[in-house]
Amino acid sequence: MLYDDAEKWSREEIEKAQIERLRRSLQQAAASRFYGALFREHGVNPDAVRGLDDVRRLPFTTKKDLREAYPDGLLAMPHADMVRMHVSSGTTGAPTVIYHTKNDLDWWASLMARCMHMVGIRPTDVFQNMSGYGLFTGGLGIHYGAERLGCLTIPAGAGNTKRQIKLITDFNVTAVHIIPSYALHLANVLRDMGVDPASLPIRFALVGAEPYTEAARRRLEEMFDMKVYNSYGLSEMNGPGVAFECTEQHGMHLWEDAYIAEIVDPETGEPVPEGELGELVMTTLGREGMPVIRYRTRDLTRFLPGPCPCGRVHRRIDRIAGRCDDMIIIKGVNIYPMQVEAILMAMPEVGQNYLIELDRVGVMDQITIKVEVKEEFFVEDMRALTGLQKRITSRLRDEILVTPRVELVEAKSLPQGEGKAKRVVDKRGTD
Ligand code: ADP
Ligand code: K
Ligand code: ZN
Repeated sequence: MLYDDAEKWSREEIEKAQIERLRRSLQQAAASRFYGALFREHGVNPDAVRGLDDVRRLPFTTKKDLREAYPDGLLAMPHADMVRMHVSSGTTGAPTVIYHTKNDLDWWASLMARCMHMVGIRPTDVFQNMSGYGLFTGGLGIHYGAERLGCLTIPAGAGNTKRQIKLITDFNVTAVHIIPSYALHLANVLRDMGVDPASLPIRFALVGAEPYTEAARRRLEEMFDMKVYNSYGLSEMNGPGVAFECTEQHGMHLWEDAYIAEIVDPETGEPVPEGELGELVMTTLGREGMPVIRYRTRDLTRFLPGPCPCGRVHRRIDRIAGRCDDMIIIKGVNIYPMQVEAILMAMPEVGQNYLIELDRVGVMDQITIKVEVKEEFFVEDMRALTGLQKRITSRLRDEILVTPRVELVEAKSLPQGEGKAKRVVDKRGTD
C-alpha cells in the first residue's frame, strides 16, 4: 500500500516531472539575489532546459555560498511569504539559514509522512520524537510528518532520558525518532535502571542525522527488539524526508519527484561511474521560497544499482559513508570514522561508545582509539583485557592500514552528549 501517487511512478514519469520541475525551480531561483547573479555569470537560461543532462551544465552551490548569502541572499519570494526558518546545526562551522513558505512546509511534511508510511507506521501508532527541537530540523521536520500521517505525536525532544522512558511506557509508544549515538546511550540507561530495552513497546525506529554503520543498526535492533530504518536528510534540502529505507533495509530511496540527485567526484565535480562512491549533489524541485540548485552536500555515498524488490523506482543511495570533511589523513593514509565504527560495533565485547584522538608525537602523527568495553567484559583479568586490546588493534589495523593505539575504557566513561556525536578529536594543532 502506498501513501503517495509519486511512489509508484515509473522512470519515465519521474524524469518527465523532474524536467518540468527543474525548469520551474530555476525560474524561481533566478528571482533571488544569489542565483540572479550566478545565472547571469554562467549564462543559465531556465527556459532552455530540455533534458536532465542539462543539470550538469548548471553551476554548483556550496555551503560557503550559503554562508556568504546569509541571511537572505537566496530568498526567491518576498520575506513576508516566509513562515519558518531553520538554521543548520553547524556541525562543521558557521551556520546557514533555510526559509520555508506555507507550501514548502506542506510539501516537506508530506515527504516525511511518505517515509514513515513506507515502513509500516500508521495513524494507530504512537510516535515519540526524541531528537532536539528548535533550529535542528530533526525536531519539527519529523514532528509534522508524523502528525501529517496521523500518529499521536509526542514532542519529547532530546535528553532527560528517565522522562523519555516514562513517556514510552505510559503512552505505549510504538514508533520513535532517535539519533544513533543517543539510542545506544538509552540502552545503557535502561539497563542501569534494570529495564530490558526489548521489553519496551517500540516497534519502529527512524534513525539518522549522523553516520552509523550496519553493525550499529543490528545492535540496536537486537537490543530493543525493533526495526531500525535509516533516515537521511539535511537542512539545505529541508531536513529529514530526503531519502529513507524501505522495509528491504537495503539502501535509502531518494525521492526523485522532489529532488534531483547526482553523485560526483569531490575533487573534480565530474559524475562518478554508476555505483561508485562520491559526493551527493542535490537540487530541490518543490521548494518555492528558497530553491537550492546543485548543492554540494559533502556527504559520501553511492547509488545502489538495480531495481528494489519493493517495486519503488526512486533510486536508492547507500548508507552515508561519512562527510568529505570527516576524512582523517594520518601517515598519508585516508581514514573515515565509520571504518573504525564498523569494526568496533561488530565485536560483542565493545560497549556503545568510542572516540578517535589524533595527536602529534614529535613529527609523527598518532591515532588513539578509546573504546568502551561492556561491563561484563571489563574484568580484573589483565590477560583477558590485553588479549581483547590486541584483537581490536589488529582488526583495526587490517581495516585502516595504520596501527592505532587502542585504549580500553570502562563502559559509559566517554563523553556522551544529546546531539550529534563527536567521534574525532584532533589535537595535532596547526604548527
Ligand atoms: P549540520 O550540517 O550542521 O550537521 P544538518 O542538521 O543539516 O546540519 O545535518 C545534515 C547532515 O547530517 C547531513 O549532511 C549528513 O552529513 C548527516 N546525516 C543526516 N542523516 C544521516 C544519515 N542517515 N546517515 C549519515 N549521516 C546523516
Ligand atoms: K492517531
Ligand atoms: Zn525499496
